[in-house]
Amino acid sequence: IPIKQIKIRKLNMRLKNPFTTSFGTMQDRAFFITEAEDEEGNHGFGESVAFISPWYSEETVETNAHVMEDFLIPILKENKLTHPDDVSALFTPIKRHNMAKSALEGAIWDLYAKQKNISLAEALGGKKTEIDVGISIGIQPTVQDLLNTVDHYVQEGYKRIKIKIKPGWDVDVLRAVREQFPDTPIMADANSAYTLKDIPHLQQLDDLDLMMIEQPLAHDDIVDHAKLQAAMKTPICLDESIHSLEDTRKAIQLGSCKIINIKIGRVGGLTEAKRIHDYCLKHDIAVWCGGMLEAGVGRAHNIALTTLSGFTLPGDTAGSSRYWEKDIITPEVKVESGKIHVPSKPGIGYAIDRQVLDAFTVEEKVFHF
Ligand code: OSB
Ligand code: MG
Repeated sequence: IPIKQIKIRKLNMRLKNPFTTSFGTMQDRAFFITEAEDEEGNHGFGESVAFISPWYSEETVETNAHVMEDFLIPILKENKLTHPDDVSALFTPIKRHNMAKSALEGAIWDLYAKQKNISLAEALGGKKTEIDVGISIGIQPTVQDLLNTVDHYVQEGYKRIKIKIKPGWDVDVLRAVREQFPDTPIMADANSAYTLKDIPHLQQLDDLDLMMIEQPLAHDDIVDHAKLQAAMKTPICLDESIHSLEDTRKAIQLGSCKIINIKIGRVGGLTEAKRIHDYCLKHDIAVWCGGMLEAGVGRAHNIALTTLSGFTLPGDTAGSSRYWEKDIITPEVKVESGKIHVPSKPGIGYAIDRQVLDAFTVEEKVFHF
């Protein structure tokens, strides 16, 4: 994969609405767009999904900058790549910093697909031409606000509704949603807000016919989740706890979950995401593609990954307009009847709107190869 240069741009964007989880509220979104360019005029794009503050995981926008510039880009400069899978092997000596790794690996995957003149989905081995999507709804000021919001997205056709929960905003709230929407696929995401002391409380969720409960216990736990899963009928889905195929293997072996939310950034890139997908498919563990409030480039990568056959449950990649006044890609990601049509153009399949990209860019650096 010949590379002439890599450019990293820092963007500042703002979500249309604040998004509240058990760990806090986010509205300002800063992130990096990476761009790998060859001599032929092909441009591959990636997006770093770390947040401004280390609330979801230890990475931040600033740690992404440091690790990309000082460690990862030098590794890419010093090594020839024959396939995008080489990137994850080359990055292995650098511990964690998976979102920084993924931001660069993603640009190389996109560049590779464009050099081959195939879609990123095809480069990954994905076959679906459309994907099912759900939506994740943050913690709302009142239960009535939540019911109105759920109703809005059910009307729009989203295939399942994920509701963020935390202690004090859980069983009663979910029961109210279930009563008003008896047939809607509903799940909950706790973002690690509970402990094993909450087992009796969480067991009440078993009556609500939830598809799953995501990451109820600590962000770094797989042992207690196994205990909780043994005590609950509702399937547990792991998000924060899974950073690699190795974590996946151990969690499945322990019985810590029945479902895994695969986020490309959290696991260090598309290559590792695909490995986890393949392993879960073999071990009868359902997977779906999570979201990190991405802009268009990250969203496009999620769509391509979701075309793999093991992604049987709707993901969190909602349409661009749900998050942004104006997204950085054209056309924007559109959801119709809970489905996204997978673009067939080369690479990520969406063009970058250079004007919008420039308008949100606050910093850029070029690294010549
Ligand atoms: O846990 O999946 C999560 C948003 C920010 C941080 C963590 C999570 C989320 C979401 C929203 O659930 C996913 C999205 O709409 O992109
Ligand atoms: Mg989650």
